[in-house]
Amino acid sequence: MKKVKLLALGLLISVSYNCKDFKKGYEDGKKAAEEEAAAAAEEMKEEVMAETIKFKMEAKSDSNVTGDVTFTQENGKVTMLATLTGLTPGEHAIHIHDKADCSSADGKSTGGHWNPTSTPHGKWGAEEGYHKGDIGNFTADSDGNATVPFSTDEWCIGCEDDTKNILGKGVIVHQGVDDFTSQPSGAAGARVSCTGIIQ
Ligand SMILES: [Cu+2]
Repeated sequence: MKKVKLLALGLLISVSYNCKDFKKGYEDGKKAAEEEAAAAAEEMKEEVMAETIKFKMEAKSDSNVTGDVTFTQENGKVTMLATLTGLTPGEHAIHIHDKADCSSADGKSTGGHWNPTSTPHGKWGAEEGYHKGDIGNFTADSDGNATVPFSTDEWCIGCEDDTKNILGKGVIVHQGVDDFTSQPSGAAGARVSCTGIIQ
């Protein structure tokens, strides 16, 4: 009788142990599946939720340079498209400056270049360094119109990373050309158009 009891006890322990094992395996599998589903949903959200913000460019320094600029964030990239009129034909510089404040007549209320990584001014992508606002130069046609496309994964719209977030900064178009060497501004001359990047 005692033997039978022992056997039963042994069986019970073995069953309950196996059961626990099975349950753990099941829970682990369930957790992994849930995590996978959440990651896929997050990825989908990022792809679907393209965010676009649009601003009117304001003429500065007695110029007639106006237009608009849009920033679209999609798949970890921000694409800028500026459409400008009233420029003098030829090359001009465009930068992101430190402040969204276009209140002054000369646009200098936007401060210097946006440079959250404290690097030297330069051409975008240069090994020696470049500001996060160093978009570069573009060419206006003989009618003074220009379309300026730019795209980078080094910006974001409203993310937590201050070295990437363009909100609260300003867009400045210059009368002159960025020489990519003069510090800290590229010696691009008067600020002829301005907008704040404010959501
Ligand atoms: Cu500038």
